Amino acid sequence: MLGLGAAALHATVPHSHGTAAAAGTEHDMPHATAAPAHSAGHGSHAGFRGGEVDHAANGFDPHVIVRDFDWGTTSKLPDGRTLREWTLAASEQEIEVAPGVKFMAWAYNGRIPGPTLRAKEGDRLRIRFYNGGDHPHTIHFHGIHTAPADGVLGLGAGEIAPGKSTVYEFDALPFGLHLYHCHVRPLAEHIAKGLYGAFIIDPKDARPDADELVMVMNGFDTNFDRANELYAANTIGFAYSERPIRIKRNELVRLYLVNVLEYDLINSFHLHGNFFHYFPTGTSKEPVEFTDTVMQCQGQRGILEMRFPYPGKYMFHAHQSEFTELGWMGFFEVSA
Ligand SMILES: [Cu+2]
Repeated sequence: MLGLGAAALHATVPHSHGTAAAAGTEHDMPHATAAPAHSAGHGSHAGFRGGEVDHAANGFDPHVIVRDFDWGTTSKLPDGRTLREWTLAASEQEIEVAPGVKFMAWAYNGRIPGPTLRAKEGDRLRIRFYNGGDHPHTIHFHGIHTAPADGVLGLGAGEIAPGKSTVYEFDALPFGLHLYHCHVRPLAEHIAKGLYGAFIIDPKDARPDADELVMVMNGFDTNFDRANELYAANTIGFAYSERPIRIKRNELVRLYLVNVLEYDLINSFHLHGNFFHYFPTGTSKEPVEFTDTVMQCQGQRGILEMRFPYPGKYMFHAHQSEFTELGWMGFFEVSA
């Protein structure tokens, strides 16, 4: 299985041996079975060789995820506040992370990343969690909440055994861009298998209308060597290269960018042909930077706002070239 995966990966992933060699021990690329070095120049790296991922079989599509925000089911509490409720279930399922490359993933609600949960500052949030997997899991939310709602071992319901469930309940604070993920040890494995998602709390005084996008930067360790063989935003490498994200010229675009990547210390987002305002963690409505590249360590996140003055195709990608070549790149296609 492991050998087959490595061989398949080698056949389908465009890469240069120079890059892999330079990465050395940090990225133990599966080159033990490597064929002689490919000639230089793999074209535009527009996609993996050997076809497309079957999004329908996976049960989710990065082109849907990028604009999919889950506001939950709402009702009014006696004090007049809004109660938002969701049900999240963990499951184990095989997904195709690159054409022909299957990965035994763990997912919340059958998708990676899990649903982008969205609330307004001060709402009451109630998340029912059911563990449909074969290992203990939790949901640990970033935000301000009581200890029992933290989703870690020894607090509240602690780790949730297979077949069991619990409820996490807390207030939506502070406004900003957060995340949630499983917090069961070995933590890196529980996260890298796919148990994470974005969590947005809108300020009471809402941000201006915009075309809103969410990208969760992630990767996959397909040969279990605690290094990633594939990189992406929203799981499927090159998905936004094969089909660019359509944007209207001059319209305000707001991108919620989260980094959950395991096994690599830093991830980044670089935009071609344009600059953006950056709001780290989204906890202020004043940007701190006007730039075209931002770095995020694991767990870091931030909001990017931009407008495209010119029509055409504009690339975005990790500025770590290796990540780009292994899937983490795409295009915005700006209408005339
Ligand atoms: Cu877990």
